[in-house]
Amino acid sequence: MQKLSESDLIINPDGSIYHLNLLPEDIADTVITVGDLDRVGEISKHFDSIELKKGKREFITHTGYLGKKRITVLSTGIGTDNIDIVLNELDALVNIDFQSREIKKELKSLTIIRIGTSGAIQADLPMGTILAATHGVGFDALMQYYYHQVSGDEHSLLDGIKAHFSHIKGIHPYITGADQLLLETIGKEMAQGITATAPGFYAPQGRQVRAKNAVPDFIGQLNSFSQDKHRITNLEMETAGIYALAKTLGHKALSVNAILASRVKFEFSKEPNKIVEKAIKMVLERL
Ligand code: R1P
Repeated sequence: MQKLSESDLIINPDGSIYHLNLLPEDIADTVITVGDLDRVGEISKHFDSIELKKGKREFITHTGYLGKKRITVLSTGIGTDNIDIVLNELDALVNIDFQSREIKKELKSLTIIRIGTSGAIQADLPMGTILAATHGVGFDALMQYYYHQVSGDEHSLLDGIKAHFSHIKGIHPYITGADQLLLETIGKEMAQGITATAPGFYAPQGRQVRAKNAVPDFIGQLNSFSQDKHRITNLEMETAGIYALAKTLGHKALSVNAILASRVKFEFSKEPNKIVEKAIKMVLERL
């Protein structure tokens, strides 16, 4: 088997992976990802014990136990460019032998659960909603750089979404479904819908501040899409990349969104931390 070169897979002198700064034994099979560094401690404070705290740049990791379950919580920072790093390095930690630099014969499938914040784009989704993403539709460019398999209902949804947004130049949406079992277990009793992932926070999410927005009424274009029982419910910046790369690499993923804002009612929650805490508790109870 071919060895991965020192520039394709960068391993630090202490044997840790380049950005995450983690050793293979540092991560659990269940990984919770969050955007905000401070949210790592907000999750690990619920653990019965914490065995490890490490970090580098925006990638802070705590690994510990909740009852008998070993869990890693890791901050990704913002955006699918960071998700590219996090998903590839998590996969390398479990599926590449760092001594031989070869891909292992038996591949491991991680369970990856994002607990993130998000804005609703449908009027019937109030702030405070906890929403599990049935699919992630990406308006960013990440998956143009990977072979990405689309299967089952994703094909027809992708065709519908491409047709709906075909008048916007330069975007090539991609779509991936959540892991079905995680959606049915962790996502039970949560609102559900397609989560749209944007490559920015302002104009790429339809916000108009001072720079002139070249895509008029992006929110209206997102929330007017519907096909069968599916509609786009919310906007954030990581889900589509997590779902697509997790599937490409053979991992299971679910994105749980704490809805802090209504983009159609022009509201932002006065108690965002309470909503995030509700999402954290719902996920931890179901793990
Ligand atoms: C933008 O403010 C950030 O918040 C949302 C978006 O996806 C983006 O990362 O998620 P997090 O709260 O998990 O970072």
